[in-house]
Amino acid sequence: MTKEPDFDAVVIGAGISGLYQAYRLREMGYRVLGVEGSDDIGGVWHHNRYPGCRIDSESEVYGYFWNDQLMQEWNWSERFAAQPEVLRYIHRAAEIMDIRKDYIFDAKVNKAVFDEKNNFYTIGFQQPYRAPLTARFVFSALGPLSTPQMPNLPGINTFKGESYHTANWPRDPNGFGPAKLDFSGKRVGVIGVGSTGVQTIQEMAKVAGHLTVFLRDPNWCTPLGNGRMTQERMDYIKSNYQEFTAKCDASLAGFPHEFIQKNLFDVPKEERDATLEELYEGPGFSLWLGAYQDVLSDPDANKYVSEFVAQKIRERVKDPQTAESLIPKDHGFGMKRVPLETGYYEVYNQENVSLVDLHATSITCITPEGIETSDGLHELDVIIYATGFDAVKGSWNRIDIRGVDGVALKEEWDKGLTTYMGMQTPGFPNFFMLVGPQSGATFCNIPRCSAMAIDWLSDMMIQAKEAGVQRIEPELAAAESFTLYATKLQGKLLLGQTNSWFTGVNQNIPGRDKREVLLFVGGNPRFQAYCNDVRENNYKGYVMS
Ligand code: NA7
Repeated sequence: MTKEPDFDAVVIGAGISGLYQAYRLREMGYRVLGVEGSDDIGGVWHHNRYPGCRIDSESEVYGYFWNDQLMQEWNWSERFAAQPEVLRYIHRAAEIMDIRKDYIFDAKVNKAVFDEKNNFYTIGFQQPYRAPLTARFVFSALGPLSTPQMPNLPGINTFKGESYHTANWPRDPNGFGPAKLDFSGKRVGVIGVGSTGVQTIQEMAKVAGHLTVFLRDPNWCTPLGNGRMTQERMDYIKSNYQEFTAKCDASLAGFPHEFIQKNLFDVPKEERDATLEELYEGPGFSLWLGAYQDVLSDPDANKYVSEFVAQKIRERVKDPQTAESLIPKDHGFGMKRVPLETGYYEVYNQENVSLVDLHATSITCITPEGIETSDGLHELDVIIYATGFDAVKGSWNRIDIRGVDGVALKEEWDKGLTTYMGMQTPGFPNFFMLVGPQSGATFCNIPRCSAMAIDWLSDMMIQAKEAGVQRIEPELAAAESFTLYATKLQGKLLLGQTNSWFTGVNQNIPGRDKREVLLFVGGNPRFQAYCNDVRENNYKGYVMS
């Protein structure tokens, strides 16, 4: 006799992906429960409330394209919306989906164990008062960038002042944004200059008595191009949503930018320089995802654009030594995530801002008074850690996920990551990942690309329901073949040759010094084609029973 599970499906996570997946399952007639570790919906937008936090995607393409009501009623106030507005948008979307009632909060999953006899998972929670529950299918929408990572520095707990990790920022209890903290006149130190650090630094420079930026490897930053969203533009967007959707869907990463279908050196110098100028000033990822088609793959073309951006940095930063410190030496333009900025480089011209180049003097420890580097102590009132995440695999690794024969997912992944379209790993039946490692949504505008993956999975779940399927698992050979495909595609881009969260290298995590294929960088159209081919061939590569 087999047992029936408590739920047909559990969705872990109430971020943008989890909410939509839970909604789709409910609408398909699945008995679904959403479980969220935090006290509210919003995922990363609920937690990352640091000053300056905003999207680097054009506002109109960061959302639920599938929800016509929302797309028609919502008015963005900025071309690139700030965190409180994005969070309000998610709250409104949840209201339209009426999805809160299907969730429990303060329910942090710490265990998911497959029961082979019954074909379901037993799910355990960190909160001791929460009893374990069972579900046939698990949809883990944990987020690829949701497990904050602190640096591994001695004395980190001894600091007497205030300290914050950007992804755990105190919240305004009565609103959607950050708590009203007063940094005016204070000595603030920021560690980290990824997209988060850059946004934080720009804001802190406006208020801090003195801001010290502790910089290890600089990044190639380009202007965001933000501004007010006019009603006229908003009206135009609303009447032409399909055009925007089509443009995003045809692009590499789900943004309204397309590569120029020419190689850089095939274009006369004058013309190419004028184009680069225009793209540099263009909105969002214009230069990263909209330049000549070979810039991210051909070392010489890449070097040309890198030198172009380096020159911009030299023009914008007055002190030549500071400018040189801010020019990346370890990687070319676009090989790591390009932070977008608004007056970031000019911050270093301010009297109240100084830069500590950690290649010249490294951090030795945190003391009660501040940050000590090899050339002395930097006394601080506030330390802000903009040090990123245990990216992509991190949130899955923190749950004890057990598949067939009690095998642990983390141990399998430590041996070598193998997934089928980033949605499942062989040996873990009925356990699905949304924006999991190697998923097409990892190197993509997440709301758009995760919705496409959710729609695809939902098609499969409709069929599974009709056929009374209780167990869905990819074949090892199919998963190996997909991972090989993702590996080959990564090999074609220069970003595969660089250490960053894209390739899974993290100096703050012991053992994470080898590059992996964590993302699917082949582009959204290729990923969709792969998934559609699987679906149209009767879900080839899957065993369903
Ligand atoms: P990132 O992009 O991982 O950046 C983290 C930054 O923190 C980066 O500059 C790191 O330098 C720096 N860091 C980390 N540890 C240290 C130590 N120990 N000492 C000095 N500097 C350190 O995280 P973000 O939060 O900015 O962005 C992550 C993604 O979220 C982003 O790409 C968007 O997609 C949203 P390093 O480069 O390792 O030298």
